[in-house]
Amino acid sequence: MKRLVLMAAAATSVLGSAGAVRAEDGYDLWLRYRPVEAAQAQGYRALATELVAEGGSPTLAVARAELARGLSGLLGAEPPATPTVSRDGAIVLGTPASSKAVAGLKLPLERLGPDGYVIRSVTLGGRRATVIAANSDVGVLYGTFDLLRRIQTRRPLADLDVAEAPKVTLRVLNHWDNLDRSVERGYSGQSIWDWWKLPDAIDARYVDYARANASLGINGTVLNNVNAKADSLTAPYIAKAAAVADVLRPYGIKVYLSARFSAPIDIGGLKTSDPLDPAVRAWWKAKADEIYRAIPDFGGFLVKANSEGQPGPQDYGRTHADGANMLGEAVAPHGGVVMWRAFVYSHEQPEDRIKQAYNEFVPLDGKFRDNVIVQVKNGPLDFQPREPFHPLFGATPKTPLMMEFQITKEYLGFATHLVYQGPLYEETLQADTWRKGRGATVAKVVDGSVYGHKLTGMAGVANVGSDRNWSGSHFDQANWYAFGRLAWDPHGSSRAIAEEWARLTFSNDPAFVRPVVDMMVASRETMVNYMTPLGLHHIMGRSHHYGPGPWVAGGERADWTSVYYHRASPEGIGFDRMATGSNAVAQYAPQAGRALAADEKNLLWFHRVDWDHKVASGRTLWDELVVRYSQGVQEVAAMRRTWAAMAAHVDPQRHADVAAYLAIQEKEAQWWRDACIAYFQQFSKRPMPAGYAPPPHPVSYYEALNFPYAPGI
Ligand code: GCW
Repeated sequence: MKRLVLMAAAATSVLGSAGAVRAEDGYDLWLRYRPVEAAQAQGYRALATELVAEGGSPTLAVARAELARGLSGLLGAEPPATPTVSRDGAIVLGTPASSKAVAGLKLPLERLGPDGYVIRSVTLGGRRATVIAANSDVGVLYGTFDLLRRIQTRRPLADLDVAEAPKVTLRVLNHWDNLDRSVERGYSGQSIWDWWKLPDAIDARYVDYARANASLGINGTVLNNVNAKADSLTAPYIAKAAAVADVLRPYGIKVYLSARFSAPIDIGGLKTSDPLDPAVRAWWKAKADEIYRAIPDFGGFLVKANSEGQPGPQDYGRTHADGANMLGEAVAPHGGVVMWRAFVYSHEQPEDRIKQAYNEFVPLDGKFRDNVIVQVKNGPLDFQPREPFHPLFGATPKTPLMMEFQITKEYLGFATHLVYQGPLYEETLQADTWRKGRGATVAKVVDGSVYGHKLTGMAGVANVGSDRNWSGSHFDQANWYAFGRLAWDPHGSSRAIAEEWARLTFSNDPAFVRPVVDMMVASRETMVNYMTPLGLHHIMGRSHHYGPGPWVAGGERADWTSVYYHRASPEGIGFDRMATGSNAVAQYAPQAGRALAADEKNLLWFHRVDWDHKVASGRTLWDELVVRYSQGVQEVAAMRRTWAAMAAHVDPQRHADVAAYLAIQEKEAQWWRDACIAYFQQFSKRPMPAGYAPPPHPVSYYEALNFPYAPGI
């Protein structure tokens, strides 16, 4: 395995010298380490004359290897490793425990916690050096990636005084990966976990996956789908998970498993999985002990219970707290945690679906063990192009909540639409909950500061698969990247993150960076325009969620249909969630509810209005819908032009890949526009506004399209 990695690195540097625009396939992600332009390389070289890394832990070895690999790629040669600083320009890395040089510097590490680091320009024995220091080895690794990122983005290395620490403790990917290697809502090939060949065969990709995550500070990964099979808790699968854990461990990444609540019945031979039954509790304790024997640093369990048909404590008349606490008790002796999902709703309830999680969990506040954290999706429905923030954020002072974002783009055009989700994440994180007064943003709930919680977390539903480019498209790598950076600092700026990513992944040339970052930042609103403008939501195709489906009605459950959400009729459109309707708005603090309901972006989420309702532009609602849908399509056309003009800055392969997907996106944006306008016009019975072309087909044409082989189901 090691040899494979080294061979790959060697191949990279040989080819790397062949020219900046050689073909790339995206495998290297943001860790490309391509040569710095000669004029600048000289200056960096003077500050990287030798590597001084004392201490022999696997994590320090990995940090040293990454630095060597990065510097040799970027600067053309690997600086020699020396035991002590012997000349100006050394890079010194370590912890006070691993390195005498670091210990001697007495750096202010106290407030940086286990994962923080400093990077400083210092003098050691009369020599100028750059030190990367932390309290723990993994902090050093994070600092190493930071230093490399500075060179990759051409920032100065002189006079550094950096102190960084993550604001969130659990920074976790959730893989919705099945044991047969299919991926629920996955658009980037098969699962990267080759369960069949584990534990004996270790794919070299696992190492690169670990490097990529560690470079962002991601420190946990849930290996299997929340729609879980109990098999993942059997001895053979524990051994497989342990083999993965062994690969990820040096990179500071813990392994977690999704636990199926009925496992005591499914694989334990018990008659019940009632969380208050002593035999069930004993089974889970023994199971946890067994897992920890194989994986001593196992992170814990993620659970989807009593949601969309999954078993759970309510099957026995118990609460979510009873269920979570039972599992919490099982992992507590080993320091594990339970991440219990709040994505629960039941179609037996007549209540507005988006209100149900709040109704379920608020009364349980204060009833969870201290190693349980409740995992809440960003919005109360389901990862839509736009949703107001979930009203649970801020509403449970005694219960820590972790954020769940979706990185994979189930509702956002799959892998073939260029949609940078940074602005979506930021919009949610920066929303003011108005709990405990103004400024209690979702980010501050998530980082624990509003209520003083120590257990904090952010989860991202992974978009990583077996595709050569990992994420299904080159630009979808940016969503993985943005998630990781925001999990580290939920107060970060999505634009700054996009710029950093674009520089790392493509080019530092401002002629590339500026237009491409603008395009990325605007892409989310563009998608909202051509899919669900003005607060529309959940109007996509049934079950696979591909393409428009505003006509979806009937079937198993009303809250899986589109008509349940848009409620279009000759009288108007939209879901009344004000006091006159479901009153979902009352689940927010009054100021927050007022702000959300007054924002035109959420118009049809909160209000039912008639077709002639005047919107801010002065147009009628109907005209505005047509304008927004059309604008979305035009904006994608503009994205294509922007990208076409970037050809000189990007290697031909990646340029062509992106261009091909943008063409798909434009076609599908047009389809969304035409289908939705044709559908809604049946109710509005209003003409197209002047200058806007009618849909080329009647609505029946769009309704008849079907896609039995859409990916991700
Ligand atoms: O978004 C919906 C998806 C389901 C998913 C569910 C969940 C894992 O359509 O595929 O199941 O949410 O988050 O549990």
